Amino acid sequence: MKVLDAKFVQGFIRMADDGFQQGWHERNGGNLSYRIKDEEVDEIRDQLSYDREWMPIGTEVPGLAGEYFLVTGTGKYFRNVIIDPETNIGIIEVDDKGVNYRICWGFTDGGRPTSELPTHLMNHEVKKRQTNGKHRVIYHAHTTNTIALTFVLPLTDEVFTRELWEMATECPVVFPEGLGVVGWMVPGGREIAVETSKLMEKYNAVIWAHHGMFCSGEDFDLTFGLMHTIEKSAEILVKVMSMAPKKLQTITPDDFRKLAVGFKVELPERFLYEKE
Ligand code: 2HA
Ligand code: ZN
Repeated sequence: MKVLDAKFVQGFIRMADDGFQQGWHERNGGNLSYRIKDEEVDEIRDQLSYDREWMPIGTEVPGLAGEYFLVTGTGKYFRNVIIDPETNIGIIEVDDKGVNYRICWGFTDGGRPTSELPTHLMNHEVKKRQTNGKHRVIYHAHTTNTIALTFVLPLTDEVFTRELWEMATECPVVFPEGLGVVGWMVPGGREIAVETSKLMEKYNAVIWAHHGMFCSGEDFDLTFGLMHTIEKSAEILVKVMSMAPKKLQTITPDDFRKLAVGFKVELPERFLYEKE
């Protein structure tokens, strides 16, 4: 089968375009990766090439040895993925130690994988272990309203989770475990990858202050849906804060406890603190 005809490749391209349409991918902002299933690799194996050199990942991910990923390219624009996928995205293979990768398909103009490859792969390693292989998608976007909030809210998991939960009743059902926040760091390297992947042990979404967000999920729908839900909630919060300094009414800690029972989700009490 041609790589571009494979269902997972089509789903990946659609998700990249959906993200661009949302306004989350100015210029070369954001990146996306998918851990390809063995049977999906088999479908396209005759289209892959194995003659390119091994390159350092920039960190170690032994839990991903031998895995294949479809990833967006460094410096590439999400806006262009749909019109020219073979140049803007590519398939990589991780070596048997989890320290190098090689390009097996795509990046036809000599491109390379996303500058955030260390964070993507360290998140994949955590999620593969923690979800018994279920999670396959890691998505980074420059979500406008979420970024705006990182200038005015304390940068704690507790505050961000609680404030975003309050803005839409479905939020605690969509991300009952809450979400994590990383203070400002230099992007693109191992250090921010380590901090992000530590939080991915607990959460499926991590906000990077003054930068954007990372989400993890089983498939394209769930991962895009998680990003979309959180960013919509952030948009409501920005509007509420712009209209009035203080909410007149909101969803209370006891309301959340009732919701938890009704929807059979566990909401950690540390997010249900009393406010002044
Ligand atoms: O330019 O989003 O974080 C890609 C990025 C870096
Ligand atoms: Zn970014």
